[in-house]
Amino acid sequence: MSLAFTKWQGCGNDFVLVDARKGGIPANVAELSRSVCDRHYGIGADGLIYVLSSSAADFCMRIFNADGSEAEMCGNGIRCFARLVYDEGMTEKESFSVETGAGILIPRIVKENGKPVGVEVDMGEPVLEANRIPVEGFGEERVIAKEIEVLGKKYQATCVSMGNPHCVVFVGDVDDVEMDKVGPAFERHKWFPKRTNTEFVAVRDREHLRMRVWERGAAVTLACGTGACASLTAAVLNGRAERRAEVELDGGRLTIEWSEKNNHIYMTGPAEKVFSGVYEEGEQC
Ligand code: ZDR
Repeated sequence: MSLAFTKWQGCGNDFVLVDARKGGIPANVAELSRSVCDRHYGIGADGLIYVLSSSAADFCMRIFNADGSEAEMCGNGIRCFARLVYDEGMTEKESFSVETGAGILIPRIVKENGKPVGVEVDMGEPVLEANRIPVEGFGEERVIAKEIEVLGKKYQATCVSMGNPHCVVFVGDVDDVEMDKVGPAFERHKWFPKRTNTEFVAVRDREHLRMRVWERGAAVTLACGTGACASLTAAVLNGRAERRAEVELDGGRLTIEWSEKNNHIYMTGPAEKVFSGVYEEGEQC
């Protein structure tokens, strides 16, 4: 089977995008995502994203992680998705609706001198009740600076869902965190029945955060859009940042704002097409 795709990245978080408005999602999608995302035997990506049609919105987006699991949402991915559907002429609108596992979200193409340079996304409201994130053991309470023990060490965790679960931990220096060791232990900690993405965040000042991420189902990545939104939310809840701040990731910068007016989070950042091609399914050794 041949699969036409385009490869995109947003702050170095990279995705294979497939237009499946006609064919839909294949039955072997978990296996396909693992092989497509493989950096040696496949195209190489952090996730596989499908463009689908929707009865409730202009488009529907579904994302599968590199391990084959499905994520409810993807912040960097939706910017890539928005550029793809706009650049390829699937819509003429500069702002449109996309159905996701986090509800219907609204990206808007940001232009400079008439050319698209990035995307702003209305990411909706952050979810803070533990049972809705989900985090076990706190009922409907918020989980703000609560002690969690991971691999024998105690951390203060603040948990937020942006459609997908996040655990935010403030640290002095993100480079001191042994991501490969503690990341998987957070991901599968008993607090998190659906596993979790984990962000380690150092506050540079009230308008600048530095963040590194361990992504559920994908390991360390260069950036995480929903993670940046969760980090700003957590920083505000802990009194550490203003409601608008720049988040510096390993692969680039995102501007995140938590609007006082409507409680929505707005994420602005780049999305770039890298190449397009045809993937030959089942021909790898
Ligand atoms: C973190 C992410 N790359 C983004 O930019 O929001 C989303 C990918 C999905 C994530 N690995 C999850 O929730 O399982």
